[in-house]
Formats: sequence, C-alpha cells, structure tokens
Amino acid sequence: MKKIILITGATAGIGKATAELYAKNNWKIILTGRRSERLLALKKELISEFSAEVITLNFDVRDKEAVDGAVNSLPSAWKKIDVLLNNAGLAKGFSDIQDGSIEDWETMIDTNIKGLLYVSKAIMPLMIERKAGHIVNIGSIAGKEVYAKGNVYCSTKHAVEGITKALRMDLLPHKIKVSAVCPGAVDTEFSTVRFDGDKEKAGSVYDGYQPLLANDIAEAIFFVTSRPFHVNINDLLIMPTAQANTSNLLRE
Ligand code: NDP
Ligand code: 8X3
Repeated sequence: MKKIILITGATAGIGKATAELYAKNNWKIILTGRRSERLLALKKELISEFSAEVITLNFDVRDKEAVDGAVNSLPSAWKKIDVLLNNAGLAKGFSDIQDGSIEDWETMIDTNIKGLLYVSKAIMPLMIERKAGHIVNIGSIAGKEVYAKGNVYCSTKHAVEGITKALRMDLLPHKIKVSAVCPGAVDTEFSTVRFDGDKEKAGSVYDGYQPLLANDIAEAIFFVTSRPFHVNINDLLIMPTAQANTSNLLRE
C-alpha cells in the first residue's frame, strides 16, 4: 500500500522539494500552506510529472480551528498519515532584541511553535489509533546555537528542539517515531520572508559560498523516514560545508 505524507509549508523551499521527492518515490501527498494558487500549481505538477495522488489543504497553521477543520475534512483513507512533516516556519526581522518588533516575535512564536503544536495535536490521535506514524520536525542550527540578532527566531527553534524530545518521550508507548532535521543555511524564500521581500538583502545572506539547496534537505528527510522500523534518527544536523556553525562562514 502507498504511504502518505502530510507536509506543512509545501508551497515553497524545503516543503515543496520534499513533496516533489516523495511524489517521485510513489508516496501519496497531502500538500498544505496558505497560498492556495501555489498548492494547486504544485498538485498539477506532481500529477503530470509523477502521476501522484495528491490532496491540498489550504490553512494557516496559526489558526487552530482551520487546522482541525482541514484535518477532519480528509477522506478516511487519507487519514492514515504515515509521516507528518512539520516544516512550515519563518523568521521575521533581524535586530538586537531590544530593538525587535513585538509583531514579528508573535508571528514567529505563533507559527514556529504554536502552529507546529496545533498541527501535531490534530494528527497525533490518528497515529495513536493506528499505533504507527512518524513525526519529523524541521528544526535548525538556530535551535542549537543563538546568533547575534537572531534572538527570537533562534528561541522558537530551541523550542522545536524541546518539543521534539518531549514528543519522542510521550509517543514512545504508541510506537510513533519522532525525528528532527536541522539545517544550516538553505537557499529558499526564507531570507526574502525574513527581510519583508527585500531580495537584495535576502540574496546577500547566500553571497560568496554554496548554501544548501532545498533538495538536500528533502533527501535527508527521505532518508530519515525510510529507515527500518527499529531505527530512528533522533536528530540530523546538516550544514553547508562552508558553514561551521551559525557564526563561522567561509565566504570567498
Ligand atoms: P520558505 O519561506 O521557502 O518556505 C516556508 C514555508 O512555510 C512556505 O511554504 C510557507 O507557505 C509556509 N508557512 C509559513 N508560515 C505559514 C503559516 N502561518 N501557515 C502555513 N504555512 C506557513 O522557507 P524554508 O523552506 O527555508 O523553510 C522551511 C522550514 O525550514 C522553516 O521551518 C524554517 O524555519 C526552516 N529552516 C530554514 C532554513 C533556511 O536557511 N532556509 C535553515 C533551517 C531551518 P505559505 O506562505 O504559502 O503559507
Ligand atoms: C535558519 C538558519 O541560521 O540562517 O533556521 O537562521 S539560520
């Protein structure tokens, strides 16, 4: 039987690349995100390129009722979700904490922490009922270290690290695997979002070195979810070769 993955934040970057890779590998895909036109375009692409079976769910992870409504709306065969990829997330702003915008803080906390919890809360009962499933959270090097001007974003990713450990502990009796995949710099729309659409500022984040590509992370996620049942990858930290940690980057 084909396996099913639900991906949050499938409209861009890591989520989109992951959808493409899983479709190529014959999985059934539930694409989710806020930008419905992108969801529909990706659905069309996955069907035409891979003859994939795809459902789109259009919701904001910050809206708990919308999350519950979307998950409940799935046909029962599609509720047998094998992998939940908690990928939707963002950074907003880049300043010393005393100069930070409270609105930006709330957006990051509501999306990266509360949104991840809302989606997990909606899907865990479906996995518990079947005593099967795998939750993969996208953490970050920013969840392991804090960098200058990264304060609240880094804190949300530290929270993802804590939630991942807690999920693994509490879901152990239910035979549900829990993993974190934690990238360093990946060239996606991440920095464009962080800098409110300023492409020049965003591009400069990736100047002078080879960042990771979204597909590098998709491949890692696929590796994590294709191990035999007795093997769990708890935590996978993946960096560009040119990036030793959050602060040491070799730009040439
Ligand atoms: P992108 O900006 O390219 O993609 C982010 C995705 O998240 C989009 O599909 C977006 O969809 C979705 N998203 C954002 N906010 C919401 C929301 N409120 N509700 C639903 N979906 C939302 O960035 P990346 O692919 O790089 O980011 C994916 C994850 O990877 C994030 O968690 C990020 O923190 C993490 N990460 C990124 C790194 C990087 O350097 N790029 C490094 C380490 C971790 P839409 O706007 O359509 O809703
Ligand atoms: C994104 C990685 O370090 O560029 O999570 O903020 S970083």
